[in-house]
Amino acid sequence: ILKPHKMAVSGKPLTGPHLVLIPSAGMGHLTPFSRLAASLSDLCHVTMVSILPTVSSAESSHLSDFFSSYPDVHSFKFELPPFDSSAYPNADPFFLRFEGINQSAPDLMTRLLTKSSKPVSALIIDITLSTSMVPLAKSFGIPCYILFTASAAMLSFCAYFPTYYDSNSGPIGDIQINGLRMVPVATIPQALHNPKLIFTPLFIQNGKNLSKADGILVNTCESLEKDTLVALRDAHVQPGFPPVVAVGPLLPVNIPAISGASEVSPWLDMQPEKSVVYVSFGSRAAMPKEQIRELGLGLEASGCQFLWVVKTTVVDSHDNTELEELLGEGFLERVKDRGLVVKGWVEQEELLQHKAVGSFVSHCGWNSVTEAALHGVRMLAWPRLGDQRINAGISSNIYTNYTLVNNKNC
Ligand code: UDP
Ligand code: G50
Repeated sequence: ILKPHKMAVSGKPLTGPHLVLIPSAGMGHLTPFSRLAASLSDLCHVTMVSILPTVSSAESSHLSDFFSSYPDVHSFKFELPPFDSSAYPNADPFFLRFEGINQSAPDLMTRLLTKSSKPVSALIIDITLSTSMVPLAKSFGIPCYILFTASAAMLSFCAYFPTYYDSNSGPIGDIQINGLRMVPVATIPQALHNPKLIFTPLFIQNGKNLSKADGILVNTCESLEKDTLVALRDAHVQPGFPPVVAVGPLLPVNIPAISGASEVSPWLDMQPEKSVVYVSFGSRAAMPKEQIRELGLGLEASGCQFLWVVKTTVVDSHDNTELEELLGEGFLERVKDRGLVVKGWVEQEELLQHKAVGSFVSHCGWNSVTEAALHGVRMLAWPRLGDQRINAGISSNIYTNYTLVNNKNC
């Protein structure tokens, strides 16, 4: 049912079912939800919930740009009550937000049901909210689907991990997913080794609730992850698994550029075709300063043209280090003829389509993997945190399966 979408035309009649999409925090979760909302809005009445205030400024800019470009997607704002995080010192702000939304889910649900412009036909929620939202939706008799924003491989891990965890008393080791792959211990998201972290019990409960959802949409496609999709559908991984629909790669939305590093496009325009290595580690993966310097030296020694997006903090608005100080004296001057280093938001979708970009050194956030696949850009995987190592294992299928099926030339 997902087809390429055009810019929305306002004033469309409110026909068909009313789908309410509830994204979670972080651009990696919000971006695929916006894409799905835009696609579905050509077919039925769609509302997307904005949970405010957002954690990052990138989310806030994205939401306002998205709703003004897609007036057919109805906006439902929910102000999240303050969440007491004193029991979780130094916790990742995005994990705190996942917990905060789950705790306020009953309030969000009541408001949706009483204040929506049209009765709610079904919910499409983020995996991070399934602990609270799946049972709530059931209690109100509303069908509830999950849009899984990472790979089907990660979905299989989420579905199997609770079974492993409940039957294993020692430290976490290699995990053999029923009917599927072996996940080596080094690939398992680091957070899951520590049951005291706010994220770990949530991850386990989210995984248990997968089979209680009415269906799962995954931002992947058969040519990328056929074996995993088959194993999930045949309920090898978790008994009683609901229908799994591959809806990806979700297509980019058409919105005016978010204000960002404006020197990037003019610089790329001057570079030879397929000459530039684009280096980025996503919207929330901060890199330690020493590693940033090492990476800089590596890029310099490589002799390649490069466009490098540097991030030093998890939340974008906290980042106020100067590039010169970060990279070491003289670095920018030494590489100025062939390297551009920027801090802050870049329009990755546009960059990956630029004729000068030949390859992508990526952290393997799943959106980045699907965007590289869509535009036929080679990737060098440097997974760091969370689900990235599991996703990275699938990124090689882009060249073996996806590009052949889709006639991409990379
Ligand atoms: N992104 C972007 N510009 C940036 C950083 C990220 O456009 O400077 C987009 C990227 O194209 C992707 C999303 O933000 O759509 C990040 O999601 P991903 O799953 O790749 O990684 P995460 O940021 O969640 O680690
Ligand atoms: C960070 C992390 C570990 C981890 C993830 C992180 C994800 C994201 C997707 O972002 O896997 C996801 C979130 C919650 C969930 C399932 C999948 O229940 O440190 O796994």
